[in-house]
Amino acid sequence: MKKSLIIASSLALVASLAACKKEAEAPKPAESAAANAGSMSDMPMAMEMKHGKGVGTVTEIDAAKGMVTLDHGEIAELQWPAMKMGFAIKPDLLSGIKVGDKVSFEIDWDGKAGTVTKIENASK
Ligand SMILES: [Cu+2]
Repeated sequence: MKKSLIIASSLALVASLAACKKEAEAPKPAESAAANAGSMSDMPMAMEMKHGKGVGTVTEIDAAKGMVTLDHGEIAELQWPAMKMGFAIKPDLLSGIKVGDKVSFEIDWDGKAGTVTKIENASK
């Protein structure tokens, strides 16, 4: 009896949190109706992991935070133009990489942030 009550109330909490989040993201009723009707494939900006490859120059390394900033060229897979931006990176991938190096790299992009999954010094 008590257990099912707890489950029911925690479900209600999850449901209300989800509703709250949805409202914050899509304040206009018309927009949220359209979003609910559409499938994931209609929304390329949804949290879908994408993979890209590029070349660039290392402009900053923060090994403690696990961050690398790359001045990179176009990344066709992600339809990105050339730009300078920061990526998360596992510190062990940074061994042998220093600021100013030309690198070829691969990244995972979740729609908000990128993580370098592979990086190679291309200036040697
Ligand atoms: Cu970029």
